[in-house]
Amino acid sequence: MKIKACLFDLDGVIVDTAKYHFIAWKEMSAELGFDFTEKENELLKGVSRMHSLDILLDIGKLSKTDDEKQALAEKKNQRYLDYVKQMNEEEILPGVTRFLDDLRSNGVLIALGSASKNAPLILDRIHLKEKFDVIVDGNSVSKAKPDPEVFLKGAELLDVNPKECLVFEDAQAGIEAALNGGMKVIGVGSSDNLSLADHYIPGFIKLDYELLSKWYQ
Ligand code: B16
Ligand code: MG
Repeated sequence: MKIKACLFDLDGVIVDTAKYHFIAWKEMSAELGFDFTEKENELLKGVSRMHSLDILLDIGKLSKTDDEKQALAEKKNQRYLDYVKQMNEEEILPGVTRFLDDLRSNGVLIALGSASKNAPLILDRIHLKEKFDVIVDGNSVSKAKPDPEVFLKGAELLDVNPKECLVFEDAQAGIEAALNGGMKVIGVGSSDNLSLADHYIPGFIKLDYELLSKWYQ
């Protein structure tokens, strides 16, 4: 089936903000008195801020009240924002801008589908906002990936049937969200957890509309 719209995850697909999330969570775990490894950080990819905190507290075997959790999540986010505020277009992952332009010139609609509440700020910092026809992020959805809400909302706003949508995702939860929404999905990046995707790409350097058209006829 021909692809009419492409929906992009943000962290791990457009930019590598996972490294900043990791630093901020690691600082927090150190303050709380336990270690948090890069491998454990994989569990947080594509997962909402509060759910990420729950996973972190589980790793540290700590329990906190709801008010304490709100304060911790806010503190982590402030640390994360210190890094985000320093981002610029050099942090766009290789091949992304060219691929977005290639899609647009071939009439494919483009949406962002991210769990992040900071997505608008990040797109501002990297000057990429105008490349997206629609932006759906953690501010506009109530159900986290693997629920398909974020991608279905994107398809609805673009007025495209989910079957004609292709999602680019770096995280297991996001790939499941795309499949749960009845969409096609390409796994991006180096994670081992992309096996459910239709295709896998290490990044966008070698991908163009012509190759997509061969994969999805
Ligand atoms: P924020 P994505 C996700 O972005 C990240 O992968 C995940 O690690 C993070 O916890 C989540 O956004 C929420 O981010 O704290 O900025 O709202 O991969 O869905 O673009
Ligand atoms: Mg991601």
